[in-house]
Amino acid sequence: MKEKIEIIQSDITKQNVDAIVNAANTSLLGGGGVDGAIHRAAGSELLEETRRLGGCPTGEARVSKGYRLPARWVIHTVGPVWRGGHSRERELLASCYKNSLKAAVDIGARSIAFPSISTGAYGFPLEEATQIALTETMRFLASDKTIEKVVFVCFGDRATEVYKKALLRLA
Ligand code: AR6
Repeated sequence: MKEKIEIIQSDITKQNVDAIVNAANTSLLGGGGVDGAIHRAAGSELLEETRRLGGCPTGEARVSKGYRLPARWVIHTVGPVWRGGHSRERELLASCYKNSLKAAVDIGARSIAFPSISTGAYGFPLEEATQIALTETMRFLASDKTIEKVVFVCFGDRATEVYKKALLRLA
């Protein structure tokens, strides 16, 4: 399974994969960070569609088209806001990865790119978030045959280093 995982330092809006994941908020109406970048790159039709989706609870995922993005689909998921670690943050972040991968299988995507959900504006500690991202993905890939490639797109040197080290440590 590990061979299906790739870690790169890049901008997720440039990824040539079937689906990219957006770290959205519950309104699905756009925002800053990776969400803002995805909406800008996809164009205004994305907002027209996400407006019709009617929001998304934390930990769940919703699918839209990718419009002007190279990716055909955008899977919008809502990470937890870090509140110190006693508000089910870990469980909710794990659900984001699990539900996004499930959504990818449902739409027939074979390749998917993730940003580091919740580690920007939502303040989730990067090391722990990385561990959850990789563990959940490996668990999913162990019982799935359709996803061929999962790319973790890191924004900046620190995230790239943390992800690469964490992947090396995985059995
Ligand atoms: N490509 C890949 N990663 C990126 C990009 C990019 N173009 N831009 C930022 N990142 P954040 P969150 C990284 O804040 O913490 C929004 O306003 C960034 O360095 O985008 O889940 C939403 O609307 C960080 O590591 O998402 C929500 O309100 C990671 O993406 C809220 O922020 C996530 O940072 C969600 O907060």
